[in-house]
Amino acid sequence: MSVLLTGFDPFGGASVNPSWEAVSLVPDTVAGHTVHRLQLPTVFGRAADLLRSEIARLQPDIVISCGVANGRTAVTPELVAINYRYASIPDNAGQHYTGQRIDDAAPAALMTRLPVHRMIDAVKAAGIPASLSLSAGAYVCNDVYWALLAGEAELGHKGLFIHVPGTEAVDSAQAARAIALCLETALHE
Ligand code: PCA
Repeated sequence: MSVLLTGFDPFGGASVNPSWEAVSLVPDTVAGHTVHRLQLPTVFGRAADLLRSEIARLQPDIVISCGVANGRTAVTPELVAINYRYASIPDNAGQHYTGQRIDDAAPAALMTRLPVHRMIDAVKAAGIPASLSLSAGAYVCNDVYWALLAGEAELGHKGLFIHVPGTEAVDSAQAARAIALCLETALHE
């Protein structure tokens, strides 16, 4: 099996994005499976398009996309992606969405098929704070998560989005360990 991990570039005036720092520190092989990595731009639509092309090229079995959620204090696997774009700040291309559906013909939300509760148990057992999130927001992370789940039937992977907190709450090495543990849990399903 192969897996793809993604993180984002910095946004909102920050100089680093802890999600990419963490994804960079995950080992190249997890449980014997090759880990591929892709950095996505914090841009509505473009990030989702890049992700879809890379999944089509690599044909990974599992795809875990990661982003930072500043202010959170735990690693949070996201249960659902919503069919909506709404944000208080523009993206890195200056696009500012103030409330519209991503796909008028699609349902309101999609749910991951990966075992989020077992993942959270595994991360907590390693001494790293983790909890379930029921909303990935409606900014670029959710936009990517929507594309990831909406593309499952056509592209053949199983997807999950994980928000990592700022490094003051969980440092990059711990966040990388948490991502690797979630991946191991998904691979052992
Ligand atoms: N976090 C943002 C987008 C990029 C990132 O790392 C979000 O939560 O939507």
